[in-house]
Amino acid sequence: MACPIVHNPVHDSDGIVYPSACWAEQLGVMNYQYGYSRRLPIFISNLWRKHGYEVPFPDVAFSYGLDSAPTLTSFLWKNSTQATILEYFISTNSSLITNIDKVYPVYGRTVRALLIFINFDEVYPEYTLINWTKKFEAAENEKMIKMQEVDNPLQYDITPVVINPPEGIERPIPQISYQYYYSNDDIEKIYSAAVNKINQSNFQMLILSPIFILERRAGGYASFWKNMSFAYSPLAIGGNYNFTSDKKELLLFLEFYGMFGLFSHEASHASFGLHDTFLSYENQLYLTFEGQNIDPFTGKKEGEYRNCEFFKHSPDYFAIELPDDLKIYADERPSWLEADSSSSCSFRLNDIKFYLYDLDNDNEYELMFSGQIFATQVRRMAGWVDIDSDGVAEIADYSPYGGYRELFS
Ligand SMILES: [Ca+2]
Ligand SMILES: [Ca+2]
Ligand SMILES: [Ca+2]
Repeated sequence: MACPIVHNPVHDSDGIVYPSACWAEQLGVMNYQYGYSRRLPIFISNLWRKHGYEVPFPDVAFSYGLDSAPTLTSFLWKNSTQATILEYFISTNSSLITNIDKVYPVYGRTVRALLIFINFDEVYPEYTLINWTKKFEAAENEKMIKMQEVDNPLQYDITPVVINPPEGIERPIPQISYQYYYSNDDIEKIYSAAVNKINQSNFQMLILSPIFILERRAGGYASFWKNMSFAYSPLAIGGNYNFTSDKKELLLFLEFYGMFGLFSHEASHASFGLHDTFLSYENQLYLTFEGQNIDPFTGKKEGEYRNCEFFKHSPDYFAIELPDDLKIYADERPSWLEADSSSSCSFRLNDIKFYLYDLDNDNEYELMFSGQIFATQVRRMAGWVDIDSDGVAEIADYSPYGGYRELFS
């Protein structure tokens, strides 16, 4: 590709939109303005009208998928649990609308989530799993607050519980794909065992995290179970972890971090109904170190990699303090900690690449946590920012999208 994957659209005098200034110039367009042209929202408004809605200021996002064709997508949140989604497929010049109904509102409340660790292999002490969950929960909630321009953003209240595998529940072995699916009956058994242990129910979200040692990594997915949103986020310890104790401790922390990142990603699917699209990863691509030689505004490659200072202002990264028994000091890095050549803050352990940075300047490294979904346009899709320019995020707007109405109802 001639230009990096950065989405900061510009348009030319004919109203043609390009993903970034870099792309416009690459295609010979030298006169352009930032943002979408008026043609695009008008085009989308016309499509909405075809499907029975008058939408003066529609949301518009360009996306192309990990799992979808190039599309212009327009989310219309009717209230905090129901949205209608218009998709325009560029290659076939066709459009369709879908309705989604969420289990819990996408803002204005704290979602009670039950996180069940199933100990197939006793890798972590129980108190470690509980403590680390609380550590990452705080970072996830901080991320959610930053994403949502509303007074009462969606938050997660996660109750972790550790159980042994109930009778009849097999160790997950992803045979064909890297995912593993539990049956509804299996989930029932696991859920019952957990609820019996803590004597609490009334959760809106269920997260299953089997802990097991596996040769390769395992993926997660989002779904529904009974009246709960459901995330499968395994803590699959990959490869050889037969190291010295400090190294092993860090590796286990990183594996936990991986599990939580997966949860964060799957929870986003479960909460806002978004697909895996290019845009979900947009900001992450240029704000991670790999993108540091790219100007996020123009989308052009620059000569030199910048340093790790971007962590100080990145909206995508959050600092997680390393556990007390795993402090790593910036001025005396242990010899077993393998630096990665790409930057002074990149490291490698096994096949895991991660970032350590002393964000608060106390000479102790923090692990930089990325919530995986943060892009500006994803926030638009979720209705968490103002689209019709009245200063109120659409999800909380009394008259959203410029006062939309249904035409034929
Ligand atoms: Ca520090
Ligand atoms: Ca608004
Ligand atoms: Ca409005």
